[in-house]
Amino acid sequence: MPTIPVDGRRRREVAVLVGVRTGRAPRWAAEDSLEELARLAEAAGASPRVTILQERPAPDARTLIGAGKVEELRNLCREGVDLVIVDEDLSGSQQRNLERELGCKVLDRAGLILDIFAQRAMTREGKLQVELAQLQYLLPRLTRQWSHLERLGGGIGTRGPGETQLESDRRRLRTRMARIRRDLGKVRRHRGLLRRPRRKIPIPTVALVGYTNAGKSSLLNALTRAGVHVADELFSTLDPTLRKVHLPSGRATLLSDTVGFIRKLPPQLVQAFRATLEEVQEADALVHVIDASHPRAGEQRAVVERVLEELGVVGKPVLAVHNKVDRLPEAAAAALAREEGAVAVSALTGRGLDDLRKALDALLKATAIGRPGSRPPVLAEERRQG
Ligand SMILES: Nc1nc2c(ncn2[C@@H]2O[C@H](COP(=O)(O)OP(=O)(O)OP(=O)(O)O)[C@@H](O)[C@H]2O)c(=O)[nH]1
Ligand SMILES: [Mg+2]
Repeated sequence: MPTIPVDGRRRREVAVLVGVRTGRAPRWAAEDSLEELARLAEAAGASPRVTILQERPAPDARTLIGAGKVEELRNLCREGVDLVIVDEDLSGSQQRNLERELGCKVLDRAGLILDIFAQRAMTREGKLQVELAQLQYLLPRLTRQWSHLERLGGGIGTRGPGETQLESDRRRLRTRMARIRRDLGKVRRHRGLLRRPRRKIPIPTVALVGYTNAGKSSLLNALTRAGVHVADELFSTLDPTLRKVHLPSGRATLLSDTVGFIRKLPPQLVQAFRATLEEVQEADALVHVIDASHPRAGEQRAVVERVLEELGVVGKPVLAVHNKVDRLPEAAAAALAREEGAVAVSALTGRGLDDLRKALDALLKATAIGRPGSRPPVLAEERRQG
């Protein structure tokens, strides 16, 4: 594959993708995950060239992959590959060992996702959150610099200069993290102040959630002409957008669009994006957008449900929206539309959008009182009497 100049200045880094299948994990799951890794690599601006799947009973403690694969990769790195991306978590020492033996840059899936987020973050809050997640990711991996710095130093005194350097690096990181947390606190307090008037307005909010690329932003645009950025790429949306939607009953609702989910989402990111995901936590109801045309739609749906649980978002009414049914045979689309508590739509053609509006109406009717995050209904009652 030729290297593609991105903007005339930088050429795309050529990447080799490495999947690891151990134990009884099904082969399709590893292959599917690798396919997704290729899309993530593209989203990060790299150009995936070769994919290698390593199958072994247990991962190698030192390099994760076996000696044979290391050899194969070393040859590829000599032939112009810039970057090796491993689909599993690498420990700091595994990453360091691999980089040393391959002679090229090595990244794991979490590091890659963090890189995409870093490129996409637009708002101050988004940027701070991503930096925090990156530092959290880096902290336990700092040993990488250690060996390097140790070689530079002379080893005088009881502790090697490398260790001293490592400790001071760690301290610097922690100081920076503390600072970011403080800044984030300020940004969020400000946002909280902006949010307060909204809470007083009795408009229920509905959060669009779903796997990345399921069509959440497209759906928001189709329902509201919001003009939100839509792209056939992973993680095109990072920052939340809110738009008002009018429903057939005359009721209005605020629909929010935010970051999509993915399997093996780095825990540092989930942690750092908790605040952005407040829209989801505070919503009265959720619309779970599913790419019905994706071969692993069921698995993606389960991943989203798991991440929601991790975020502590449980017990909210959920409407399942099977999107992209324009890509399905008619019988399959009709079958999805019959699912209880679900609708089948196409954000692209507009099919099913009226059903979606009606279903939203019904969902909100059932949850009209007792909005989480707002005044409890009892208080509202007292106020009316007083
Ligand atoms: N065929 C078809 N394509 C769709 C439909 N809805 C969205 N798409 C396409 O799917 C891709 C992803 O759409 P987005 O709306 O950006 O998806 P998203 O869920 O917001 O993705 P992230 O923000 O990256 O998590 C785009 O290329 C859309 O044009 C649909 O109903 N039918
Ligand atoms: Mg989006």
